[in-house]
Amino acid sequence: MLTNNKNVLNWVDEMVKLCQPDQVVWIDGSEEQLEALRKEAMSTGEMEELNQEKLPGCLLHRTAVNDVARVEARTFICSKTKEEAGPTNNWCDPAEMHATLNKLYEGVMKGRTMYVIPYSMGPIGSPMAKVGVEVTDSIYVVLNMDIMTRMGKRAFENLGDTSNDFVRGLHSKAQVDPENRYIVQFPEENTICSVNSAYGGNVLLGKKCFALRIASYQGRNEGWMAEHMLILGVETPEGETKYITAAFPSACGKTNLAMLIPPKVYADQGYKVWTVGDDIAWMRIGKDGRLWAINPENGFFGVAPGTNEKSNFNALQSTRKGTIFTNVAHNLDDNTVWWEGLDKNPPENAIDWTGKPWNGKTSTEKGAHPNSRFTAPAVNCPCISPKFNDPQGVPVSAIVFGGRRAKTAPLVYQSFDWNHGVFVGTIMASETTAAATGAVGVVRRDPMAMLPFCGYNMGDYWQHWLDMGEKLGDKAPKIFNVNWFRTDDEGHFIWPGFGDNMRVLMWILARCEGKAEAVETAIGYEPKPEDINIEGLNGITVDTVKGLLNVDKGLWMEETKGIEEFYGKFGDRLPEEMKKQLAALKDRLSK
Ligand code: OXD
Ligand code: MN
Repeated sequence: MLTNNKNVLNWVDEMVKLCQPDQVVWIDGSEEQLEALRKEAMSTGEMEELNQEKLPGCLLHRTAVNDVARVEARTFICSKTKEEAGPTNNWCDPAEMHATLNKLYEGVMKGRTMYVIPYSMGPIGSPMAKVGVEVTDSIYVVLNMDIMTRMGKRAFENLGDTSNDFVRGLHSKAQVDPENRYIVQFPEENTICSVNSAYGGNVLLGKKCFALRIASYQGRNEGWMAEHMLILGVETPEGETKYITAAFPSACGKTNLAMLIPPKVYADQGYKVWTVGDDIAWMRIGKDGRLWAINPENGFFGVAPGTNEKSNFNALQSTRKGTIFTNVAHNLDDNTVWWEGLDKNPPENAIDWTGKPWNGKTSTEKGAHPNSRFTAPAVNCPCISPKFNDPQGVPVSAIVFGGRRAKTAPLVYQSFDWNHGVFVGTIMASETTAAATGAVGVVRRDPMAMLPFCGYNMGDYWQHWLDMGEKLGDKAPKIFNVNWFRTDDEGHFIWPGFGDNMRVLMWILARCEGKAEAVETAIGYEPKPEDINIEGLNGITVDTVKGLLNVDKGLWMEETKGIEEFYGKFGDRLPEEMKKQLAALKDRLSK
């Protein structure tokens, strides 16, 4: 046992009585203990050791074929009332859900070991950090939590002997039965239950379940924010760094933006970009009245396909040691890994993500699952911010929202003020791509990229944003919206994206410092086309930028119908202010 905290000890006792494991192992975080677990996982085939010269410390894991992604349909927010969970979450009465789950958990760990994992979300000792304890019957979970969080005895340093402020997480892979798979948050009980899955997003309970769903609820009650946002810093040649947080729905390049490499025009001048986080930001008002952000995570759980030297050199570098690969192709020639989009040289002698022999040169099937992942330590990242472990976090200058829109949203615009910025966040939407199943080009509304991650009524969440703005006053970060995905008439992307997105970030930062002008449009402030630096860009002229900034009022009027319909779901939980903002937008569009 690693703690004297009675609340932790009592809860673990209860979990032991329920799950009835053969033995209980407390994870202290020592290298010795981890090494023994790696060996055990390799001996059972749960993990495979990769080429230790090319990929030192790296392991491969394959999940069941029915267990490859987060399962939103089986994810629940079990607050006391349905109203509190709101119209965008699945809800069930907490007592009823506990009864269902307890049947699944009863005796589920017979013949297995229960691992008790203490972990900290946020740097140990940070006033913004929070403690979690996850019990699990999966070594894969222990080894991933070691990368993704600050795990082990040190996590209890923040808790003390009497505090009850820790998030309880119970996970059992059980029989990995998709029919009985549940990912359940009980916000009022500080508790998460996950069963019948062994896939990262469903079982690494510190990530989406705690750091977003539970934490968003805690943040509302305690006056801070848990957001689905990357955090990056832009350092000027003079050595001053400004920080931006940004929220995008999945498949919009969040990890790529977080780790971008400045284009030559900026690199030559001495600009640098630093990654603080690629997925989650916890933000509080600091003593100076500004908004400060930490990344509660300690690693990256990134999508492998499409990651390559060009698209994201820094992410690829991050995966070269101490990384766990899940559901990628296994190259048997040199015992390394491969995925679609890594390079143009797929292995001929390989095992695909389902565990079958696979020839990348001749097969029509994919070698890696489209949602295959790497779990990589943040310290590996060549551009990891020197502030990554800073207990105070970093001050936020700008908040950026974005999505994938072929025609409506312009390359960039700034909100008129904080409340309008909140509105811009609530109307976020993204068009589905061919990469996912279902129709292509369908608009999915995803406010603040939090649709699957908000742990309470989203109407109240928007009100919380408004309240935070009121507290921040004139110290509030400026709010922007970007869209890298406008297409021409043939459907080709117009903007080059990737590192060149920095050109847009530079206008954003200049606006925050009052150093750039703007043009007022019906939807917000836009740059003058000539104020986006296009030096060194092939085929992009000031006219192209002008086109990218064009606001089609007809399309936007159409858009307001979708917003209105979506808002309708929230009834009287929709803040009045949002109704006013929508009316004001319509008014400006009709002029
Ligand atoms: C993720 C997600 O895995 O947003 O980060 O789905
Ligand atoms: Mn995410």
